[in-house]
Amino acid sequence: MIKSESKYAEQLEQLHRDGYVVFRNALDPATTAAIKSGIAQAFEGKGPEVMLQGPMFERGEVFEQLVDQPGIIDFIEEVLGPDCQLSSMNGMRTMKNNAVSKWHVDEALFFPLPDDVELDTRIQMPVYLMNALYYLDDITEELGPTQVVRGSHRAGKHLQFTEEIEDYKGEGPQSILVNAGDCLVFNSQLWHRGAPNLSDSPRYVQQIIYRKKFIVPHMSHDVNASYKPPSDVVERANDRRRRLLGVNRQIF
Ligand SMILES: O=C(O)CCC(=O)C(=O)O
Repeated sequence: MIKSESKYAEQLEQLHRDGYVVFRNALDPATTAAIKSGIAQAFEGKGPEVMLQGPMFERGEVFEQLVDQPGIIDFIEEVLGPDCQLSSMNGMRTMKNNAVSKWHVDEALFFPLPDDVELDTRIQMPVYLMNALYYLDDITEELGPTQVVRGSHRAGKHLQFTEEIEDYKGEGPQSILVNAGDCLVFNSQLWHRGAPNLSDSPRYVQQIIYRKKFIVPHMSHDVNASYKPPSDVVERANDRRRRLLGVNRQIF
């Protein structure tokens, strides 16, 4: 792996080696509670099968601030570059027996490898998309943790979109058991899923996907290319947040 002098050197090494990093206490308890209640509101009147609502920065300043959440955005910019932008910002709610439970990588497999070929360990793969999941509940096996296969972002393998998965280099699924306010940041190429929620309580998670600037945004799953953030959100935003929202004065 390429050595870094950054204050995030340890996390960068972990991201490139394992495909993910957990940031503990990324949100304080008041922000965690406000985000959870804002997501719950966004799902009011929606059936239990609905799992995503967004873009959440349209739903108040507490969500706008999360776009450039200190500590998390600094790390994301280290990986994706200082001109990176938001791709999507969905609130998630999973009800009993529901979840994004099929193993997948986000959006597309960027670098497929033939079955009998492995990446040389000296090669550090570029990262194009990163997912940040903010947990708003203490996550237990019953509530349905995010599960990942460590190191699998380097596998280059098409997944069959199933609920069972083979090991990768001796690593099987691992549940990310974290607390409310923690944030999991991962390379979009990591094999992951949300395990089904077996409890009677809804599970709320705030998902934010960031992209390298040259990748097309995915602000909402239906309107991406024509989407413009609301003008009051843009007016309130600092320069960094504006750029993350795709509002750039300087093109070159
Ligand atoms: O619900 C989860 O924990 C995982 C969500 C997921 O698969 C994703 O954000 O791509």
